[in-house]
Formats: sequence, structure tokens, C-alpha cells
Amino acid sequence: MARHLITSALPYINGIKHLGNMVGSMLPADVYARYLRQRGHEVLYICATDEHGTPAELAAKEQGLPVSEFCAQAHDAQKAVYDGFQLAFDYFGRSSSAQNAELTQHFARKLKENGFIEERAIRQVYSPADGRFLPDRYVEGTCPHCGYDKARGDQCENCTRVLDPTDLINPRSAISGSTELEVRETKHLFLLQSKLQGEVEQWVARHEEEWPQLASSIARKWLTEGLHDRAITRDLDWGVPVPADTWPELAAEGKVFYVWFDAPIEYIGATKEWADATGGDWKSWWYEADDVRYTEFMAKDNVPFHTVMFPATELGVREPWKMVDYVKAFNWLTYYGGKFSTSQKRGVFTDQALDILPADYWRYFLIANAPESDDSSFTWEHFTATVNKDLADTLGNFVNRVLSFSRKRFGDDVPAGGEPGEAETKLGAEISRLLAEYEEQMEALQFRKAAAALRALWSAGNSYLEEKAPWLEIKTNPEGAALTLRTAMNLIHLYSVVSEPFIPASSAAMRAAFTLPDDTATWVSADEARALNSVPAGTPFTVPPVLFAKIQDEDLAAYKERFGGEGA
Ligand code: B3M
Ligand code: ZN
Repeated sequence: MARHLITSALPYINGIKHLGNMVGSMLPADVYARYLRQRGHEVLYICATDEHGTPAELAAKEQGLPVSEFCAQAHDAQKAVYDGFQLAFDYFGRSSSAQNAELTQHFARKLKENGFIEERAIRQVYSPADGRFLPDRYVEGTCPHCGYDKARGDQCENCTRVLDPTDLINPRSAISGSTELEVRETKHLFLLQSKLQGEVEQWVARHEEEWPQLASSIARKWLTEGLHDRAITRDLDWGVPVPADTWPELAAEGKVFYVWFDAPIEYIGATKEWADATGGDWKSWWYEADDVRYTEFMAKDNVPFHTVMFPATELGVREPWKMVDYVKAFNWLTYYGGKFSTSQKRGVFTDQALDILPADYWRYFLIANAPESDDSSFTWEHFTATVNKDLADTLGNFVNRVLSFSRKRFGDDVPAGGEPGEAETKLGAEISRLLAEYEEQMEALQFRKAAAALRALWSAGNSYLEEKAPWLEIKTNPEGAALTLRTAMNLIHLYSVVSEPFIPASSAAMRAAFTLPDDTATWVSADEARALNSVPAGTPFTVPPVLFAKIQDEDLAAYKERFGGEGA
């Protein structure tokens, strides 16, 4: 059985993320990791805050904090939200860690040894008003490709093209707003990606068939446009220092590596942080790790870095580092068809979401509507309808109805009596088929389809209950009613196991309803599920509090008022 290494794109340190960020990387990664763990696989799920670069420096400046202090606080704030969402990372690290610095410097030295890094003098934007060079996001202006007027010096948010600050039309300083910018000469390290083009192409060719279309088409587009050599150092105070033993002159000038050079290396760095904290064996996951299956999760704007640039780095190091096997890429989640915007405070942020409702409501809605094949839109109306129908009615109500009714009529133990008949055989076959479908979609990382199969499993319980109508059966055939309720309770237990990746807290509550002496069930195979007999008659149970509260019309109105419903 393969070991599974899973990473989700490292969230930037500068601020709490919105729901679009959550659904495009960390949440599906968590669902997948939980699913694999449930099925008994060895899994390592690693993430971290991406702390270097201009966004961190700018955000720290805005808050009047030293950047290291800003990052420490912001890391803890993000971690708290992710804990609230029940993201079960094996480790959530920090790209500013010593482990990452050491690895990043090692990678750079090796790339130089192998002839893939060279020093070049380049012309950089300098701001006399600010008394410094302005790399990346320190410059803003108009995108030369699409005309978007808030493009940043590193990438255009609108057309996703990667930019150089000198490309921008009408550039201005993001620090002072000064438009009196000059271009001055300074030395930087360049990664000679052009020399690695052929190798990256061969590597992509070996994977693109398997990757989702979104990931392979972006990788292809980049390769067709050609890999360009890129500056991988910056004139910043905050970052991984260029090692003095290898580049004394640049080190003396205080140059640091570019954030996109050290960020992917932090996948390894954070694994080392994990190992240092837990005694785990980081190297077996990353070095000569042929038995490891590595899956990465990210939104589409991060795909070029993960399918082309980081692979180029890893190939150029000429050491057997683990490279990604499968890239799961997502489109955008929109807010009423428009952009979620951190700067314009439009949309729902992850901390606000948890203030309003428990994590499971969000987890289920987001994954069931993940922007997989296309962008998808968040609206409060859709969210409310989904929660009320799928979670409150189909699942929650089923659980409460069955357990309360059984307790009322048969007491605190799962009732005995009755022999499974045609209805149970039909139900078993249906459950078995749906569970196999659910597994198939999860294995294929098709989250919307997996959610649909899970929902169908919940619905099958409702159909069975409607058909058998134990509240009528009890009057004429109490044994039959006992059978129906016992079967329905077995469904509840099955749901508690297989719904866990999506809604871990509610699943735990469902499972805890039964006092099963040795309930270690991690998964139920489609074949075993057919029998619906893992909770035997006589098992004590309790009725859990209502699992999902319905969202009322007045709540919906209040959310729309607070967050700005309707188009933006
Ligand atoms: N921090 C970009 C982002 O948050 C970046 C991902 C790094 S993954 C190595 O979208
Ligand atoms: Zn653009």
C-alpha cells in the first residue's frame, strides 16, 4: 500500500483567508487526507504559512510591527481558524523556519554546482522617495497584457500572468505611492530555467494524462511559451539569506531568496519541522521516496509554480527529491458571480464563517460546490438551501427521528426482533452500490461527485424510512418496526464512518450515540455495508442534540445585510 504525502498551497501570511481560498486548497486536501486515513492508509498532510516576500513586509508595516513579530502573530491567527475548520494537518509549519532556510540554501548551492544558477546584473525599479529598491508587490501599475490597473509587480491578479515590476505601465510605489521611480542596476541570482525546459517537458509529458485537465493545460501553456531564466533573489530584509559561503558579495549586500523560490521548498521544510517536533522520519517522505504517492492541492493561479517552476528546481538539484505525482487544481469560487476581495472586504472570511455557524456546515457546502470543472458561485440563498435540505432535513432529521422514536417506543437499547426481508435486501444493495460510487469518486479526487454520492447515501435512508413507515408499523407489527429502526440505526452508524471526511464533528456525534464496546471501524467496505448489522440489537444508545439547525429566513436576511448579498 502506498504512503500518501499530501500538501495544500501554503496560505500567505498577510491576513485571514476567505472561503474561496479554503475551498481551493486546504479543505479538499483535508477531506482527501481524512478519507485515506479512514481507509487505513499511511498519510502525511503538510501545510504551512508562506511568510516571506513583500506581502509580509507590507502587512507588517501597515500594522506597525516588526515583520518577524507580525508573522508569528499572523501564523497563530491563521492556525486558530484552521483548527476551527477541523483541518487535520499532520503539521502546519512556517516558511520562515530554520529548517526551510537550510533546505533552501542547500537547493541553491546544488543548482549552482550543476550550472543552473548564475549571477547577473539587472535593472531594477528604485524609489528615491522610499530610499530602496522596489521588488515585486512593492510596485503597482497597469498590466501590459490585459490593462488591469491594479496589477502587482509579481503577477497580474486579473489575467494571472507573471510579471516583472519593470513590465508595468504607469508604475507607482506600493509603499509611498510615489510615481517618481528610477531603474538602477543591481546584481541578482538567476535560475537558468531555460536550460531545464526539455527535462521539465519530459517530466510533464509523463504526468499530464493523469492530471486533471485544468492542471495539464496550464502546464502545457507555460511550456509552449517557453521557460525563461528568472531572478530568484531580492533586495529585502525578510527572507532566506543568500548563503555567504557560496555568494559572499550578494550575501554582504543582504540579498535574500525570492519568496516563490523558498515557498515550495517549505513543503519539505515543514515536514522537517514536523519530524523535529514529533521524532518522525522526514527524509523517507521526500528523498528516494519511490513508495510515496504525492498529491498537491491548489487554486489555478498557483499551478505554473507547481507544475513547471518547482519541478525545474527539483530536477536541477540532481538529487532524488520526491516530485509531485498528482496536481489537483481548482477554479475560483465567486461571491455572487464577482470576486472575493480581501482588499475590498467583499465575501466571507473564514473567521467570520466560523462565528456564524459550525465548521461542518461550511465544509459540506464548500466541497459539494467545489469549483472543479468551472468557477462556482457562493450565494447565501444557495448556502441556506443546501444546509437546510441536505444537512438539516436529509441527514440531521433522519438521525433524530430514528433515535427519538426508537427510544420512545423501545427504550435506550437498539431494539431486537424481526428478520430482514425484501426491503432490507434492496436497501443493502443500494447502499453498497452508492458506497462503491462514493469511493470511486474520492479515489479520483472528484469532490463534487463524491459529495453527491454521500448525499445519495443519506437519501437512501430517508426513502427506506418512508417506505417502511415504522410509526405506522408499530401499531400492527412491533417486531417489524424494531427491524426497521435497527436497520436505520445501522445506517446512522455507517454514515458516521463514511461522512467523517466531510463533516468530522457531526460524524463523531453520530458515532458517539452508540455505546459499541469496540468501535474502531475506520471504514466499511461496499460489500460489508450491504449487511447493515454492525450495530447489534441490545446496543445502548443516546439521542444526540439536533445535528444541524435550519437557517431561518431572518438569518438569511441578516447575513445578506452584513456581508452584502447580490452582485458586487
Ligand atoms: N502563498 C500563493 C497563494 O497563497 C502562495 C502559495 C505558495 S505554495 C508553495 O496563493
Ligand atoms: Zn493582466
